Amino acid sequence: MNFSLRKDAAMPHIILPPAWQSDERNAAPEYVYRNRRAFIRTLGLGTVGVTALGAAMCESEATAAFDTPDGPLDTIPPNAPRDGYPATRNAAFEVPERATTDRVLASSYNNFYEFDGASKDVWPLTEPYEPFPMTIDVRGLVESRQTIDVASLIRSMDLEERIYRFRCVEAWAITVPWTGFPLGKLIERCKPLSSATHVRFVSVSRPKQMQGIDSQPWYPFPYYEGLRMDEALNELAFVATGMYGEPLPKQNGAPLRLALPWKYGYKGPKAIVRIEFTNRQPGTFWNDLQPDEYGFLSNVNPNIPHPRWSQATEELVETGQRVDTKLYNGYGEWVADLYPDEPREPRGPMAR
Ligand SMILES: Nc1nc2c(c(=O)[nH]1)N[C@H]1C(S)=C(S)[C@@H](COP(=O)(O)O)O[C@H]1N2
Ligand SMILES: [Mo]
Repeated sequence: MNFSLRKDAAMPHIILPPAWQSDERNAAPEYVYRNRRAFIRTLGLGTVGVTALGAAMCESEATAAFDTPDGPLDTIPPNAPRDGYPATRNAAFEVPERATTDRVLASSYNNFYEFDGASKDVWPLTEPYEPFPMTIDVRGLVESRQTIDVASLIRSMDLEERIYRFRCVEAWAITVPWTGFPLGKLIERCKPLSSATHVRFVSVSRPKQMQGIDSQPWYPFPYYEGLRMDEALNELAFVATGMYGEPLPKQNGAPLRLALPWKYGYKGPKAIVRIEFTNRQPGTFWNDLQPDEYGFLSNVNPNIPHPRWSQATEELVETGQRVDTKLYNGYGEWVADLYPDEPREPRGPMAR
């Protein structure tokens, strides 16, 4: 494994803001392009009166339609549990100052490196991925090992809706209505021993269903993340099983993923298949790859710049508006006490 190759390959997290801004500007035309396929299907492929150029386009797009989902919302697994949707909104978690992000945008501008690490246009690649059935292995410092069936788990929980701000380390932000349940409820079910200080999460790795796993050998899949126990048990820590009142589309992390709104997006692993309790800080995917750029805590903090870009502001993906980054992404009321040492004033880059 070659370090400079790895650096290039990690582009989206490595990339400088001007470059990702131009990526983002391309996202809308790309979506419009793909959407045209569905439009053509609605018209019917036999429509008369198309020009030769138009006919050629119809043919190539119709062919493409056989091996990609029709649209970013057509990737919701048909066998996902649907009881309890749409769930009642928890009024304690709303984002009155920001518009909820357009649903199609939140499902067509994604980071899911198991499919592709170089593009946000992940959803067309998810066709082979079957999120259900899936199980979670519970291991490490627990009363007893167990394997939890994810569909049964989802059916057994009281689902609620929470609107959270979402902030990627790359400095883009969206606002998402998640459906799910508190992570604390899942941890309770795992029965960790009192000696557990940390919890580690591992994402699914299915090379035959996720094309980016074998094609990007410089990434150490499966994706893995970790939290301190006090973070995992914080009221804000949420297991998302759905969004916008329906089960999660594949590209958003079906069958379930974490939503930790005070941390950068990469702290929230998608498609979790293993939960392990430990008595020391576990390694994490990005911290192991680039320890000088991605810390273990990775809290949203405008005072701690990324070594290659400022985190003082962020871009709302939908409008392109540039706004000030909030300390703990605006969730200090819940989590500031967990981090007495974290800077409240601007300082230099850090890795922790
Ligand atoms: N398994 C896995 N989980 C992941 C990622 C990933 O590549 N693989 N990307 C992370 C990053 S960097 C972000 S910003 C969010 C993106 O979530 P979204 O695509 O639903 O907005 O997922 C996080 N969880
Ligand atoms: Mo991210």
